[in-house]
Amino acid sequence: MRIVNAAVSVCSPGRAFVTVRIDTDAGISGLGDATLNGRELAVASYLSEHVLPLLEGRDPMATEALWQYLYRGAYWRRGPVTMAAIGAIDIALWDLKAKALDVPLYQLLGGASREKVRVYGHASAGDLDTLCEAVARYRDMGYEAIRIQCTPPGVEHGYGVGKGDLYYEPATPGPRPAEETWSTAHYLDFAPRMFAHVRDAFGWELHLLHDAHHRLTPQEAAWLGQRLEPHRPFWLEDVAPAELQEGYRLIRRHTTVPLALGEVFNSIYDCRLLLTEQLIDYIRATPSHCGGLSHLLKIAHLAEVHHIRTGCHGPTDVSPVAMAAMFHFDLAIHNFGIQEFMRHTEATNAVFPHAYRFEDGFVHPGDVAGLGVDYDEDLARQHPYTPAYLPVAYLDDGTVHNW
Ligand code: CS2
Ligand code: MG
Repeated sequence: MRIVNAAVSVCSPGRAFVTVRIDTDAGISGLGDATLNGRELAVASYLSEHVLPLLEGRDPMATEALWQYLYRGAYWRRGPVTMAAIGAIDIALWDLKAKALDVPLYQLLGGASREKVRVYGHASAGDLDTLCEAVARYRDMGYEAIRIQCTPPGVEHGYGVGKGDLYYEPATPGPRPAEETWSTAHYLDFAPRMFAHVRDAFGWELHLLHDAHHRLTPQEAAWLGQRLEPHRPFWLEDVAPAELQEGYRLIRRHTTVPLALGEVFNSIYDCRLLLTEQLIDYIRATPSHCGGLSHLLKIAHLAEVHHIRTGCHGPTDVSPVAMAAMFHFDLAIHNFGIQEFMRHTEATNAVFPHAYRFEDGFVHPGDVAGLGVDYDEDLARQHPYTPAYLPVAYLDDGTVHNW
């Protein structure tokens, strides 16, 4: 079997997605997701100008050799654009390989290590009572694990707070990013009260997660971790930026709260120290941003040796193609922890019909050969690309902060 064609397309059924399709002379095709929120066209052009033309005539079953060819062959290593591009090709090749062998992809990643994949949902609101209503809604849908986000009083914009009941979309269409203001002092005062309020209302029946979205320093994160311990969060996510991996030593010394990190990581080198020194508990790297399944498997195996579990990033800005890749991966690897599952809109699901199914707080990837996802290209063409940006955050004196 040989690759005869590889193409990339960008569409916006509610939000933007970058999709790769690889075709073979055997008539089998594979799909990959190259979406990089707010930077979609950079990856699409990296692919169409520099990567896709190299694939024609190659053996699509040689996933590892092709990965190394694209990674080492570029000379310029790593980075979000390169690794999203390689990730999309890698996911498409695994899809193709599983279709060629007529098995669901999880069978090639070790087979099923569990019956189903535990996912967490997103409850968010502008005040605590509405937050509890959202938590109850997710609980009633069967979720056992729920992320709680609430805009702190005194803060103009809270991150992670959805615009509708079930859907969360942080990027806004337009030529420039939205501008938001942030106050760490108000947030630190509020976050422990938010946990206490939700624990009072729901007791211990639910796993509660929370995302600090890179807004704190390690010292502030340590302070927060200590105050959240009595409420036993499932995890505290992205408490501080992690370019300085050593910074997590300080957080770790001061709190036992479980730490999750890595949704913006694009290679194993972003987390080598975090894993080998056991500075985190959950690694959030995701296949479409981190070099695909071939690379993510290496991260997961290094994590397993260090008692760290996975919790892949699964927001709306990852298409159903990469979501399916995660569900197969989650079902197969031993050190799976939990999977983020932000619901896509109906418009997105119509463009990417898929076999994975949510039931009572768990997802199964389905038993269709390959990833179990299709791409309706005619429908996709009816949703042309709409540029959108993630917001930029400022402190109240005008200093740029981390969004
Ligand atoms: C968030 C994301 O899912 C998460 O935990 O941090 O929604 C994140 O804001 C977006 O993926 C950014 O593109
Ligand atoms: Mg996050």
